[in-house]
Parts: sequence; C-alpha cells; structure tokens
Amino acid sequence: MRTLPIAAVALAALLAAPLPAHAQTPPAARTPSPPGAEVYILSPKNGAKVSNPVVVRFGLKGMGVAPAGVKFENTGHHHLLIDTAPPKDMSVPLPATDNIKHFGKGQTETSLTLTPGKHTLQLLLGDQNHIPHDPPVMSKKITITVE
Ligand SMILES: [Cu+2]
Repeated sequence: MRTLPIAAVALAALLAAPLPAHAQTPPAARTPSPPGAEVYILSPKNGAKVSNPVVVRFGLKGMGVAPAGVKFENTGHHHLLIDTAPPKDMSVPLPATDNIKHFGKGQTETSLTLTPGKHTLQLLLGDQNHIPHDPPVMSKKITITVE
C-alpha cells in the first residue's frame, strides 16, 4: 500500500486539529432572576433571643427551589451566610465554608448549633452552579442572640 486511505488521512487531520472554542471551559454565565424575586428568613425574627438548636426557615417569593445541578428557569437553591458578608464577586460559585452553607438538595430549613452570643444570618440564592443570580436574590441580614 503506497498511500493511506483518504478516510485515515482525514481522521489524522481531525485528531491533530486544535480543540474548537466550545470545548474550552467558558466562564459560567450568570442566571437572570425575575423582577420581584425575594428571599427572606421566615424565622427566627431579627433581634430574636434563641437557644440551640436554632431552626432557620427559608422563604422565597417569585422563584422556585430546585436542587443544585438542575437547570430550570427562575429557580435556585438556598445558601445561608452565617456571620459573614455576601461575597463581593457574585460572578463565581459560592464557596462551601463553615460560614456559607449550601442547601443543594433544595432544603428550605436547617437546624444550627451556634456558640452563645450574637450571630448574623442572611440568605443568598444560587443557581444550578452555585452562582448568585443577576441581580442577586438576597435576604436582609438578621442578628440573633443565642443564649
Ligand atoms: Cu450552592
């Protein structure tokens, strides 16, 4: 055989070609939130004196809850910020830390054990990639005192 079959040559050329642009990881685009969407802490109330375990209930208006990884319009999952400010960069996934709890299964409440004293709580909704929506759907920050 003096020449390679044409198909083999074409395949070799394809394998040697640089990756097309869509194969590279694009920066994840932010998911829009609908106008009027609102997340809030149903309980405890701002200023409440509570004891452990502290049950925190999440409220959401104008959007629905979906587990992480599920892409569905106008949905997201809750993140509870404990004693921390919201991240400045809202274009990247929220980290999972002791102060930023993810509720990626679609939970709408949690039970916390906190040290005695003052603590702040705030909810921030994230999309299927844990990235806050645009504009972000964020609750007021509340302060509670754990006895
Ligand atoms: Cu998350």
